[in-house]
Amino acid sequence: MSNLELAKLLRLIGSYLEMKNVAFKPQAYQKASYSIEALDEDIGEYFKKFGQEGLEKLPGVGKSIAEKIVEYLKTGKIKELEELKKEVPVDLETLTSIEGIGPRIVYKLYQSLKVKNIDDLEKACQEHKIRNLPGFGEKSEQKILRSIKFFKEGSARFLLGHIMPVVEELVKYLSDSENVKKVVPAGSYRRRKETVGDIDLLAVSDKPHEVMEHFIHFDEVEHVYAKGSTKTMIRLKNGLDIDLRVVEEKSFGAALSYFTGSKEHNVALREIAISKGWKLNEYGLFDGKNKMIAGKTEEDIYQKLGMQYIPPEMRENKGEISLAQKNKLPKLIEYGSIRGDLQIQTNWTDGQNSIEEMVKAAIEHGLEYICITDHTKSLAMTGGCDEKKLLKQMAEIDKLNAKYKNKIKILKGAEVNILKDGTLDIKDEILAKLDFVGVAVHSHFNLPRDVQTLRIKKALINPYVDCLFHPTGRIINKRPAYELDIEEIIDTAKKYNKILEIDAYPDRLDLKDDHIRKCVEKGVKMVIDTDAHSFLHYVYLDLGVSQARRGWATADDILNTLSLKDFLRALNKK
Ligand code: DGT
Ligand code: CA
Ligand code: CA
Ligand code: ZN
Repeated sequence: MSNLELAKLLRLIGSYLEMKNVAFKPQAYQKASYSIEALDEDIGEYFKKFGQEGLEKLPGVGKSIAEKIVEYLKTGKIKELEELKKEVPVDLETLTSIEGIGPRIVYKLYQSLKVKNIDDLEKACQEHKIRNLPGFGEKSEQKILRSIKFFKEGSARFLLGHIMPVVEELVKYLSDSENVKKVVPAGSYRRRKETVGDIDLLAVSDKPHEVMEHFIHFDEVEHVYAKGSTKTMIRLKNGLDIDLRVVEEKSFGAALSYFTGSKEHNVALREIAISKGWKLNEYGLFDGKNKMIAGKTEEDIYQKLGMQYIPPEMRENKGEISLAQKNKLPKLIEYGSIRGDLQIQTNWTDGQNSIEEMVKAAIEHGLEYICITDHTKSLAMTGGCDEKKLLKQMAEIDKLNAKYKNKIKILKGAEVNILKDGTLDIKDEILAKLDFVGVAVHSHFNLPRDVQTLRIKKALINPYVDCLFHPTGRIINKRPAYELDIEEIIDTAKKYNKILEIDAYPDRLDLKDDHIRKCVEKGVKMVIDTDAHSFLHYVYLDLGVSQARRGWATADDILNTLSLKDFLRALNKK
């Protein structure tokens, strides 16, 4: 996948230029990097067909960036980047993934303390060298140390939304082989956990040797740990470990059940088998030593054990087994059932695309309605909308609604900033004109728990507010949720008939599964949004659905499974 590799290099050049305080260019590289990622064919193939001229047609790619791409395709390198790296030899990519550390700070730290990587940075903090630098203090030193700790704990696990494309590609690569009868990912990936440690693939084949040989020749394989005919373990170039097991058809269901887990769910199933005098393992469900009762499919196994089939997203041994025994599992919300995306940023603020581009992509994605929710004014770095700009945007949306009348409905909205005291940065009389108002915290993350809770409650109960966006503010592997009494927020949503969001952006997934389950129990309605900053991001809707399924939500719990008419009716009832 040279596309992803190239996108990364362009992003890196952008960061280096930002480090050197070059104007505008960093954003151009960022944009070009997005375009390369978005391209649905291999960049090398694309270049062969359309040449440099074709490259220059990609959004964000001008002549000089196009030349760099050509250089990369021909030599595998970009000289400018090599030179930048030589000049400031730091692990820029990793350092800037630490919360609060940008390219400019990396440069400062390198110049004054020769910090090159995370370990250097951690050491400098521990030796109290950071606090004496101009612009830093004891507090910021401690904050960096906390972020490093958080990063190190989290970074061994991969974000589900980030690794899905390569896993899907690998599964397709394997199933394209004539020797593979079927291949399915099991493990935490199949349970759709927000992060995964490694990928556990299962295949059925009469020719396991050939399958394993094919497997280790997948383009993205970087290292082969061990190759056998029943199990082979490899590492991909992106660092992700993958185990492939080849099993017999008659045991496929048992193996799938076993390797899907979770371990806790498996243990509980096995105990039920034992209580019936049977034995359950990865080869099947057995009576006595050799009599196989089930094993070919998971459905058979669950049925023989006396319960409903349990969807993988629920298999955490958190009460699903006793419900399944009583035939009372909820009917989970289905993939592809979201009809409108209600959190979308455009190039009116920090999004990549125009409103119209977002509209067209939404139509292509099969959505019936979307809501434009650009940031508001106190988020100045995004060019947040003030009242005047919002009114102007509303007029623009009216025009687009006329143009796309029978194809989609564009709702007017905003992602309104919650100020420190819980008031909003947009006047009520303007909020009243919007179809859908979301509020969100983007500053003052470190208030004491009761103050933070009160602040958010105050914003949420504003009569013009419909929804709280990304309610806990966490960024997975980067920043923990702010201190917050989420139960109290859920109760407030219930009392005032407000909506809580499941933000489906891969590193947010906020609300998370346990919170969703609390909302379901209390009857608080939710919506699933992508928080799109690019037309590419609509694909994340199903990631939100995964999260909702892990929280046991049904379609009834998620308001944007409704048609536009019913959705608006539900909003107006509030
Ligand atoms: P991960 O990879 O950390 O995101 O989580 P999983 O759930 O994919 O765990 P992994 O890869 O260690 O193992 C895959 C599945 O294999 C796991 O979900 C259940 C099963 N498994 C692994 N170890 C054991 C075990 O000691 N006992 C039982 N019953 N099942 C196990
Ligand atoms: Ca795994
Ligand atoms: Ca594993
Ligand atoms: Zn934004």
